[in-house]
Amino acid sequence: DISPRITDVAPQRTFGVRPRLDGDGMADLIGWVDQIAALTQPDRVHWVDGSRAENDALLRGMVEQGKLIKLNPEWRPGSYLARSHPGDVARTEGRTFIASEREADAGPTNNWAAPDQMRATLTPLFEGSMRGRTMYVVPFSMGAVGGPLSHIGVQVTDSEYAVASIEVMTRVGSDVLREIADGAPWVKTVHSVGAPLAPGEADVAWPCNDEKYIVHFPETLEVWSYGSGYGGNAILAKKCFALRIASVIGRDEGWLAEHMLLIRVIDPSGRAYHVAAAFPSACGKTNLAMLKPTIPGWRVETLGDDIAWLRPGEDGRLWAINPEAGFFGVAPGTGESTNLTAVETLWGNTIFTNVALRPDGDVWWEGLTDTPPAELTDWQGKPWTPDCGRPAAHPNSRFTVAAAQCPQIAPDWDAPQGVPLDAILFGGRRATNVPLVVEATDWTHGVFLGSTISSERTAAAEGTVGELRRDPFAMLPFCGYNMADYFGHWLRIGQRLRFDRSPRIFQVNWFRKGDDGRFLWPGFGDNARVIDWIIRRLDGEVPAVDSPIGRLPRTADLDLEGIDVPQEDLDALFAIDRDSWLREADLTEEFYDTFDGRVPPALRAELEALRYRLTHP
Ligand code: GTP
Ligand code: SPV
Ligand code: MN
Repeated sequence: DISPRITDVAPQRTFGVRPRLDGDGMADLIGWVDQIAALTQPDRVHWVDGSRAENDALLRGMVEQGKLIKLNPEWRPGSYLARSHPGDVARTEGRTFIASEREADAGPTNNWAAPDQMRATLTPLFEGSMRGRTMYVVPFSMGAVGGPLSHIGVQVTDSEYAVASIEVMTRVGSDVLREIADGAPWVKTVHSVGAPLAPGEADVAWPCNDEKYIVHFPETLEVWSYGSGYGGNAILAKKCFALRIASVIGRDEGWLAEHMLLIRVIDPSGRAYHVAAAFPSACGKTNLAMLKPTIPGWRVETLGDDIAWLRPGEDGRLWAINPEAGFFGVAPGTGESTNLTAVETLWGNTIFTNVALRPDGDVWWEGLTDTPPAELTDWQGKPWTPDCGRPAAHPNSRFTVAAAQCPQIAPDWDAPQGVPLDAILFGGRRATNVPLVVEATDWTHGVFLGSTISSERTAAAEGTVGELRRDPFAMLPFCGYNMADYFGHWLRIGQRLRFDRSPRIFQVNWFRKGDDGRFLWPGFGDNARVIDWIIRRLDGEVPAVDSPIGRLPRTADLDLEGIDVPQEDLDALFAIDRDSWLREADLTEEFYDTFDGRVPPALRAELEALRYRLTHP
C-alpha cells in the first residue's frame, strides 16, 4: 500500500509516494495528514522526499506556471526570480498570534487569542482552502538529523514556493520520516496561501489572501499560517518554529532559541573563538556572519546568519547550533564592497524574491553595484530606469541559498553538537546614544543590556521604517511567550553556566550617526576592529574604562590602522550623554512597567544601578 490514505481525495488524483514505514509515529503522521487534507480538500497530496529529481520537477513546474522566472544560466545557473503579490512582501506582525491558554503567557508584546476561539476562526478559513491545488507534506529537521540539539517538524503547504524554500532552508527527507516513525516528537505546521482554485480556474504567479493569520499554539506545538506566501510567514520552520515555538520548548527544557548569527573568529595566531550576535531584522546579521576582516591575519568562518539554539553543556559552557541549512537574506545593500562573501555565495542555485530583472536575464538590486543598469524590470514587473524615482528591488527583497554554498562556511557548520560560545553581542540600529561597543560587567548586566535593546524599524516587517522601537534581544517579534518570563529564563541559563566559562556579553552599534546624518563608523569589514577588541578583552589583554553604561574601550586600544576615522568621530562614537541616558532609563522603566510586575527584580535592580551611576559621576 503506497497510496496516501486520504479519505476525501480520490486516489487516482494523488501522487508522490507515501513512504512505507512501520511504527506508531508514522500512523500518527498519516492520521494528521489525512485530517488536514479532509479539512483543506486539496486535489492532490505529495509527500516530499527531498530528492534532487523531485526538486528539479518542482522548479520546472513553477516556471511553466509562471510562478518563477528562470534566470539566464550563463550568469546565474540554477537560479530563479519570484515576484510576490505587492501586498505580501514582509512579515505581518499585526497578523501574528500566540494562542496560549492564558493571555499572560503570551505577554503584552504578542498578539494573543484564546486557542478555542482562534481554532474557530481558522477552521472555516482552512476549509477547502487548498481546493484545486496540491498539498505538499514536507518533513524537516532543524539541526543535523538526530543531533542532540536538533528538533524535527512537518509542514503541509499548498505553496510550491514554500516547498522550494524549505528545501533550501532546512534538511528535508526520508531520514526525518524514519525518526517520526520511530516515535520522535515533531512539531505540526500547516500553511495555506488561502487561494483555492475553482475547476478550470487559472492560477496566478503569487497566490495569497488579503486576510492573513500567522498563529502559534505553544501548548500543542502547532503552527497554522494562512493567507501569505512571504518567507517568514510561509517557511514555518524558520521564525514560527525555530524561534516562537522553539523558545517555548527551550523555556521548558532549559535552553534558548535566539535571533542570532553564529561565527568562528580566528585570530592571527590561529586561535578560534565563537561569537553569537542578536541584531533585529535587517540590522546586519548576515553581514557580520559573512565578515571579511579588514585587519590582516584575521579570518571569520560562517556558522549561521539568523537563528541560533543555545544550550548549557555539562562542561559549564554555552553550546550553540545554527538549526537552519540556508540563508534567507536581505538583497538590497549586498554588494562587493559591503558583503563580497554573500555576492559569491549567490553565484547560482539561488531563489531571488522581489529583486529587479536585467535585460540579460540576470538580477540586480540597490547596492549590488554602484551604478544601476540603464534599464531593468522592477520587482513588480514594470519597466524601470534609474531616473524613474522608484526602487528597482523591494527594500525587503531577499535571496534564498544553501549555507553550503558560502565560500567561508565553517567546515563543521552542521556538526550536531555545535560550538561553545565565547561572546554574545547585542545590537540594533541606533543613530544616537548607544556607543560602538560596550562590555557588560557580568551576565546579569548583559541580560539587562539585551532587555533594553531598541532599534529603528526596517523594511523586514510592515510598519514605519526608521521609527524607534523596543526590540529586546532582537526577539520582540519572535518570542513565543511572555517576554518578561523570557528575561528571567536568560538569568536562569546564566546560573547554569560555570561563571568562568560563560560567554561574555557586549552591546554594539554600527549605526551611530553624526549631526550631519552620516554614519560615524565605516562598518562592514571594519567591524572586525570591534571584534578584535572584544577578543582581546576575553583574553585579558586590554583594560577597559568603566562608564555608567558598562565597560568602554580606550580608543587607543582599537586597531584603526588603514582607516581614517577622525578623532572627533571616535569621540562621538563613544560619547555618553547623561541626560539622554536618563531619558533612556525612563523609557526602559515604562517598558518594564508594561509587564504587570513580571520583570525579574534583578533587572529592576540593574536599572536602578544604572540611574545611580548616571547621577553620581
Ligand atoms: P534579517 O535577515 O532580516 O534577520 O536581517 P539581518 O540582520 O541578517 O540583516 P543584514 O545583514 O542583511 O543587513 C541588512 C542591512 O544592513 C543591509 O542593507 C546592510 O547593507 C546593512 N548593514 C549591515 N552591516 C552594516 C554595517 O556595519 N554598517 C552599516 N551602515 N550598514 C550595515
Ligand atoms: C527577519 O525578518 O528577521 C528575517 C526574514 O530573517 S523572515 O524569515 O521573513 O522573517
Ligand atoms: Mn531574521
